[in-house]
Amino acid sequence: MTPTLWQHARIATLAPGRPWGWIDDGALLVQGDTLRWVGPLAELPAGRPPDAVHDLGGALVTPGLIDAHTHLVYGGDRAAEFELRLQGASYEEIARAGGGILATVAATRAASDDELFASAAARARALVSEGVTTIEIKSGYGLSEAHEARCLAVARRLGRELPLTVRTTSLAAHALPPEYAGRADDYITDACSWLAGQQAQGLVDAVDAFCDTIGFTPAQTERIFLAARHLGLPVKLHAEQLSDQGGAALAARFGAFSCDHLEHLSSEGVAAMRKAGTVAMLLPGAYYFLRETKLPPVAALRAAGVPMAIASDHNPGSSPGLSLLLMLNMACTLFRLTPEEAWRGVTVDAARALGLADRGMLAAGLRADFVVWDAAHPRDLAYRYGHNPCLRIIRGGVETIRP
Ligand code: DI6
Ligand code: FE
Repeated sequence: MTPTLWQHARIATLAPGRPWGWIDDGALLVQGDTLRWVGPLAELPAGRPPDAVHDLGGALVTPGLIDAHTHLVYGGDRAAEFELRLQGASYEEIARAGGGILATVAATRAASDDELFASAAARARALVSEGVTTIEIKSGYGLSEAHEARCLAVARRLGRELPLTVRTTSLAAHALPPEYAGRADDYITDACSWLAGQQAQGLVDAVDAFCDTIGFTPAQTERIFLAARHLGLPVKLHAEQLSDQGGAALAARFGAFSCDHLEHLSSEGVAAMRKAGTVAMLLPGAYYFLRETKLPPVAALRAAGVPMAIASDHNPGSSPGLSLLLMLNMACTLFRLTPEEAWRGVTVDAARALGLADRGMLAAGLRADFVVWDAAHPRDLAYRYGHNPCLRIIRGGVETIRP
């Protein structure tokens, strides 16, 4: 197979060694779905002439974006709950009154597979249109064996039918379904037993839980993690979002890929994550939409060298947005990340949070997932918001049609 050359690009490879992994007048040589060579055009190795040459005229090229935490598959919406919150009800109050996540569970159970697919596909296309090439999708709105499997199957179908790599996460321990009211431990017993079937059907890449006062206790979370470990499945955790439960330290003990949210993370939690190499998944959209006031400990995470990923956390209750570019801006304005940290958060560190070693940067041997932007520098994309300068998307070496 002869390679394809993409040349005259300003490239932010995000590879280590220099800020942004920057290359001024760069080129990418692509063979099949893989990058064969990335560097300054003047240093392009001599060899077989490429069978196609694309001149990018000095446009910016970055790795494909990775949205490593979403709840994309669900029925209905929660606009009415938004209005209730504007009138003063809190997210926790609504959840304790049987609304919140459980309202979405009812709407999800009532939707057909095709309805779930159609609504999730429309949302996925919005993310793709901004250069997202890899996405993680959690279950967690089915909360029964059959409905959880159905939502994971819809996520897998999105990966087959859209120009996206989809990684799936089982989040049965998201909320207690009404039929188990007062029997959370029984629910966890059953949720643990569903994992083997999900794995046998190829539906699950990782396991997550919501460890919080309106979610599950650390002891219940640990039971889910033990079941995942027994099957060799990696774990991650919604940890320290609304309160400090010591969830991050627990997840770190299980070698979690990531701990997510982390507004209430303690210094012990930071130290445990550093030791385990766990990624801090920061979710500025949920922080913004729930009008949180407690910031995640970004300075402590940075000082400890804990990698920080950024994701949309798209879900109907706490983060209904569909723009990873907006999350770049919010990570900077709300959490005080530098634009380069925010970019690493949706590329290199997002890949790490999914355990994917083949993407997140532009370098020889990695996947040819990259985006061409009408911008001079990636910091411009963190600076502007409500603006999508995506020109072209190349995924696995193939140009995809921008939705
Ligand atoms: N924390 C969140 O922010 C989402 N899930 C979770 O555990 C919210 C999900 C929802 O409100 O539907
Ligand atoms: Fe989430």
